[in-house]
Amino acid sequence: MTTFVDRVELHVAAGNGGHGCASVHREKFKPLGGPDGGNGGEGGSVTLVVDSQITTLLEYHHSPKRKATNGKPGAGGNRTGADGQDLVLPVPDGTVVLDRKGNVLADLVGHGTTFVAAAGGRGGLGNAALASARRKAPGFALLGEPGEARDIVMELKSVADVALVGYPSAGKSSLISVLSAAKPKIADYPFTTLIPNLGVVTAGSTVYTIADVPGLIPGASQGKGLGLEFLRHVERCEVLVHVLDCATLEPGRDPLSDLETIEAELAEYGGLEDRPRLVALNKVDVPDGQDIADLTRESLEERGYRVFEVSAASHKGLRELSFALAQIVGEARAAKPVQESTRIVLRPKAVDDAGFTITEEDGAYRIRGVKPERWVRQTDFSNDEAVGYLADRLARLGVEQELWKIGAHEGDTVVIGAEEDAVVFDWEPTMASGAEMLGRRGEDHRFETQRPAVDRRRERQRGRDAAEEEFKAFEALSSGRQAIEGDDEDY
Ligand SMILES: Nc1nc2c(ncn2[C@@H]2O[C@H](COP(=O)(O)OP(=O)(O)OP(=O)(O)O)[C@@H](O)[C@H]2O)c(=O)[nH]1
Ligand SMILES: [Mg+2]
Repeated sequence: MTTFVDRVELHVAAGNGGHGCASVHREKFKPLGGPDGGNGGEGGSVTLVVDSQITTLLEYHHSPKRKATNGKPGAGGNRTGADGQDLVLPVPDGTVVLDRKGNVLADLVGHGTTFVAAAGGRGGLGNAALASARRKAPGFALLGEPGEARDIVMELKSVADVALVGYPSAGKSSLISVLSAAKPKIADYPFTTLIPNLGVVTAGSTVYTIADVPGLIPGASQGKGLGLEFLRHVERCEVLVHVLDCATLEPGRDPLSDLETIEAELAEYGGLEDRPRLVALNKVDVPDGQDIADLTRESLEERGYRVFEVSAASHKGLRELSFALAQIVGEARAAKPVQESTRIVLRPKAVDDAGFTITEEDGAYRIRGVKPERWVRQTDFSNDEAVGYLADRLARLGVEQELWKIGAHEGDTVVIGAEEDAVVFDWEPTMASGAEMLGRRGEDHRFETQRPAVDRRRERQRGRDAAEEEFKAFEALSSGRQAIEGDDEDY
């Protein structure tokens, strides 16, 4: 028998984005031909895709760490780095993806359903792409972002329309073997079935699937027998069938009390209350079995159950049972909208996608926001110009203005990002010193031709005006917070 694995923990890591390149075009007689550093390639993502050919999570049990490849860095001559390869992991139909805490991230039903478990990091922009009218020769490039990495738990919940539940040896697997073409293991000792069996039943024009689960015994909810763990395979079913053994010789057992026991265990598991239930009184081929069935039928019907007397051995009553199930399944399907296979992309919830929040904690100011956090990841902190560019971006978003407003002072500690991967700064406001605006970042004086002194004086005045303007723009920003210069805001 092949090993069946229906729960695995998996560590998935997407590829990092390639770094952007800072390069200056060189040519004979034209030593500084402008920035030509290319962008880094995108990191590959890790994607789960439902493949109906696959029935177990076994493969992931053996190698629980999966990583997609990194994007390549950009290069001079405007060459973009190659993208990393996506890693596609095939999973069985009915795989549920959870995080470590048990929150459901995705429920993958239907061939082709796709889930991006870890998104690849974006490539960093090269200095060619960072050049603008204001920043003619950026001497820096953006770093590629790290790919997402997370631990996920995958659980398999079989996607059967009908689930058979009952005591060990009640004949659940036997019924599957005669209702469908499936050939599960059948034997006269309890707990023959250790993993759910699945069969396909054709009744008239309806085709549906039927599954059994390992037998339940009193105390299953406390872990007795095989416990209730396998009941997750019946969670998706449309209808439950109680398979009651009419020929058991065990003292203290009869179909009615068996039913009560199983119901109590199902209630303990929870979440199955709304599923319609049928009763199959099995083994009526045995003489005593038929008598017991006759004795029990009325009480069961009084409790509202539809009762079918069946025998997996003599095939009695199977047709009626299978058509009754087909009808319920058919009705349930008609009531449900058609499920298209879907593509699910998991993105961490943004605090406020458009902006940022600042909170004061232990004398420090913590800044959270999708953009500021991404910008920090893209910054090469060994390059002053890159750090300056980050400061400009933050200021443009209104972070600086907001810090002023809530009373931050020069030298205060500013933290950007969440606890684990925060970057800590001593705040040096760029706006306090208007003078800094004179020597604009991203301008390389070697590019400028010599100009008369009077020109340079004018230039300085323009610089001061620009600083003034920028200051006013901040004011406007804080009220409307629209971007004044949207060249790379969204990157
Ligand atoms: N006479 C008779 N025996 C049956 C019938 N159905 C099942 N059996 C016998 O009952 C025993 C148990 O059958 P299984 O189908 O393995 O029972 P199960 O409910 O799947 O049991 P577990 O997998 O242990 O939970 C086997 O020896 C079967 O041959 C029936 O209709 N009539
Ligand atoms: Mg069985």
